Amino acid sequence: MENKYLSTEVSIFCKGCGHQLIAVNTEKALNKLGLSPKDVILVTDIGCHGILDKLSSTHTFHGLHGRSAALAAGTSMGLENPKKKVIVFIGDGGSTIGLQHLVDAAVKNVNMTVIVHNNMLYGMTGGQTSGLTPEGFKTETNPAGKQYQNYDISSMLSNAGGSHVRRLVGMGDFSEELYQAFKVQGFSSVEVMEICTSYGVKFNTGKKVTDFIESAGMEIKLFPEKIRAPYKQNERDIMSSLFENIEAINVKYKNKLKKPLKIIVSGSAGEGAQLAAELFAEAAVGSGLKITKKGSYPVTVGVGFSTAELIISPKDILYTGIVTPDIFVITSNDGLNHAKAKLSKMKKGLLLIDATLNPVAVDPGVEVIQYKFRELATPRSAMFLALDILLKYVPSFPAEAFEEAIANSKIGAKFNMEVLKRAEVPKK
Ligand SMILES: Cc1ncc(C[n+]2csc(CCOP(=O)(O)OP(=O)(O)O)c2C)c(N)n1
Ligand code: SF4
Repeated sequence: MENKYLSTEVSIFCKGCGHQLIAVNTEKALNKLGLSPKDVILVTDIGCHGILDKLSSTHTFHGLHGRSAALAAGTSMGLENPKKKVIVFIGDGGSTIGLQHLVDAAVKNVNMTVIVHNNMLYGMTGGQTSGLTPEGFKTETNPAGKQYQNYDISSMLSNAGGSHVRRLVGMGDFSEELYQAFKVQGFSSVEVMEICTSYGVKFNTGKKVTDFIESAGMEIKLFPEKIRAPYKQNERDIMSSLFENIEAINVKYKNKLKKPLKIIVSGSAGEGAQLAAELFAEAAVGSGLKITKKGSYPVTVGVGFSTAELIISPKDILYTGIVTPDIFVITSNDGLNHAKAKLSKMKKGLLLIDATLNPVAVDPGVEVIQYKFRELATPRSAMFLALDILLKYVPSFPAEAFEEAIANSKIGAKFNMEVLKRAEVPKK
C-alpha cells in the first residue's frame, strides 16, 4: 500500500534509528484515524526527526529548536475546525530547550498530540547530554555517564494536566497507542524511548534502552487519564479588543505642515513630559497629521530624565527614529543632561530651553530661545507650556488643538489653561 501521510518506504535516518519506527507507526495510526492529509498539521522541531518534513504529504511547520510545542499550540488555538489534527514531533533535546512550552500546552489542555522522540541525547549535533538523558548514560559531553537524574517529561506533562500521557518503548508496532493518543480531544503525548544508534549505542555498548528506563525508575505506562474539555476559545474570542476602549480621534483642525518635523522633548520624570507629548500627538492627529511618539525613561520611572521623540508629518512615516531633530525642547536639568549628545550634533533648527538652564555649546546654526517654562507654569506643567509656545512660534498645527486635548484629558479639570493663554510668544 502506498503511504498516504509520510513516505517511510526508504529510511532517511541512520540504520536502526528509532525515529524511523515512529514515522512508520505514525503513518499507520493516521491511516486508522482516517483523516485527509490536508487535515493533519505536523509541527516538527529541530533535530534528526525534523528532516522528515520533506517526506510528508500533510501540512508541515518546522520551527526553532524547542519551540514546536508553542507553534503547534498557537496553530491549534487558531483552528476553527477541531477535526484538524495537530501533531508535534520533538526530540529529548527540544523537550529540554522548550520545556515550558510543553508544560504550558498540557496545563491548558491544548488540542494536540506531542510525540517525544526520546533517544536520550542530542542526536543531530553529535550526541550531547540533554535534560532527559538518564543518570549513568554516557554521551559525548559526559563520557563517564551523566551524574544526576533526568527530567521525567511524561510525569511532568501528566501532572500538568495533560489529558492523555503515555510512555512506551519504541519497538515493534505501537501504532494503536499512537492512534489512541491522536483520538484525544485535548492534550496528549507519547514519549517514545529509543537509543540513538549512531551515538547512544557507541557510548553505551552492551546496554539496552530498557536498562536505562529501569535504572531511572521511568514507568512504561499510560498515565492516569485526565479527560477534560480542551482549550477551546482563545482570548480574542472571549475578551473585547483592547482597542475598543480607545476613542477614534476626529480631524477637526487644519495643519500647515508641508514636510515631516522631528521634535525631541526632554524633561524630568514625574513632570508630565510623556503626557504632554501624548496629548501633542493626539492634537496632531486631530489636525490631520501622521505622528509617531517614542517615549524613553530609566527603568526606575520616578527619577531621572523623561524624553520623547515625536515625528509629525503630512505623509506616512516610514522610519520612526530621530538621529538629529529639527526642534529640541528641554525643560529640566535631567532633560538637558540626557539631551547633550544629540544636541551637540544639531547644526540647524530650534532649541527651546528653560531659562534656568545653561544650554551648553550649541552650533551657531541652531536658534536658541530661553523661556521661563518652569517659573511660569510650575515644573509639573513646564512641558505643556513649552509645546504650546512651540506651536505658536513654529505653526505646524493649531495650539488650540493641543489646548483642547489637554482640557479633555485626565488632567484637564486641574490644569491651569490661563498660563498657556497668557504666555507671550517670543518674537521672530
Ligand atoms: C536554540 C538552539 N540551540 C541549539 C541548536 C543546535 N542544535 C541543532 S539540532 C540539535 C540537537 C537536536 O537534538 P534533539 O532535539 O534531541 O533531536 P534529535 O536530533 O535527537 O532527533 C541542536 C542542539 C539549535 N538549532 N537551536
Ligand atoms: S544521529 Fe541518531 S538520532 Fe540522528 S538519525 Fe542517526 S541514529 Fe537517528
